[in-house]
Amino acid sequence: MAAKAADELSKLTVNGSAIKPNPQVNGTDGANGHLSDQDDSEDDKGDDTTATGGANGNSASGASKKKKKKKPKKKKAGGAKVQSDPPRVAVSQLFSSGTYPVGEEVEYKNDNAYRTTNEEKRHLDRMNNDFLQEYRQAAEVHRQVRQWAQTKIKPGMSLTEIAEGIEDGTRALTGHWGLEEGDNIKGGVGFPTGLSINHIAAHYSPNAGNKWVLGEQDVMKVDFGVHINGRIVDSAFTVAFDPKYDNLLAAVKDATNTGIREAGIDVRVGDIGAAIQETMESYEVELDGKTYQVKPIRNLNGHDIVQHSIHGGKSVPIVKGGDQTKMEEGEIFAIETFGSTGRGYVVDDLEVSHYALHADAPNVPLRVQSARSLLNVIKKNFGTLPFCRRYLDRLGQDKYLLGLNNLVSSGIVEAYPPLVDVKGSYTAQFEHTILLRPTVKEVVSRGDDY
Ligand SMILES: [Co+2]
Repeated sequence: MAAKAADELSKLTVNGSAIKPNPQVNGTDGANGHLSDQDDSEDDKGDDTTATGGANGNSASGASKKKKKKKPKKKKAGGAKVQSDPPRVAVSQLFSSGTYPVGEEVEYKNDNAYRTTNEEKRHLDRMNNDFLQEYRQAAEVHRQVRQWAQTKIKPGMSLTEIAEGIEDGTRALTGHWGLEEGDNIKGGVGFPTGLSINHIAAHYSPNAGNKWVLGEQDVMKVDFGVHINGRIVDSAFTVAFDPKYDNLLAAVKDATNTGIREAGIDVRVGDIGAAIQETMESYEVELDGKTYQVKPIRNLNGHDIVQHSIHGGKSVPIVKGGDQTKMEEGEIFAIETFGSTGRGYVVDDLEVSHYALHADAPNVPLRVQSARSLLNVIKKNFGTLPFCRRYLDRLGQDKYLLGLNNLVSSGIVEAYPPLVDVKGSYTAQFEHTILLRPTVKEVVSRGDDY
């Protein structure tokens, strides 16, 4: 999710070139070094076919689908189970030891280099084990769900179908379908799935009845969140099918990785923004005979994340500007960048789908009865986690718009409208969540894909 002037998630690309054959289940392996068997992971991977026996112990499925040689299967981390297609096996079953794959660990630099081996910092790090496992579990769900999404998203699919596929995958893999009161606060969907196309940069998600179908020439930002106990992984990628967009996607991916590289304890966020901008602007993209220097969208930013709240109050700019705020030990940041062929500036537009209860909502008397009852539903099911209209629909709420608008105008709920650059422009985004652990920086959402 994004915040204007500060914003959103990440994405990844799926155009022919960018897409990699990622091994399934833990795309992450590359990141942490275990399980690097690209080849044999094929058995669990692509077999898209469903059912994947692994889930229920029926190994016959391997034969039906794949047939070919297949070799020693094994290799799966944590046991024999494998993910199904669509993904419905909880990661807690795939990693029954309760130990989840570590993200990409990066040592701190310069004055902070001592942290990697410092005994006090290592002790602090160990004290955080529950927090780390919750974060890594959420990140593993994100990788597995997006791996499915990257394989399945094709022109001709509706945005509703894509959003529901991602959200149901997230619910199944976290083990939280979110239908009983309070369940979605324990785990599940961290915020609404953003499916923002072309000049729409962020915060677009279909509402009920939306008929939008993804096209061949579209550039779509896929920004979704997964949480376990309020530990939100915010990560996004961009999908395009025409290779003419390759440089746009490459610019943004490189810019996001630059931001991740520069981030660290005691680093000024303004310095990160300057580095991101320099990387982004070093790319050009040619579209239909016209060349564009890729521009960072200057009023969108990365942000810190706190438990159950997607925006903690700090921003990470993606242009230079001198913000002296420093990152600190123990903080969590979503590093996200947006590139554009348009103005590089977004404004609110289109129908709102995303909302969130304010953490410090004013206690004002609500005259509209439907607003009072809706507020109760929001508090019990989402707390301060962002939600969208479809999530109210699936809880059986209806005719809630008047009440919802009343909560927004009362300052209790915040609306996050779609953010758009100029019509006819194309925008892309990539995003990762990083943990500034006492000893190392962990890019917890890193995968083989982006
Ligand atoms: Co974000």
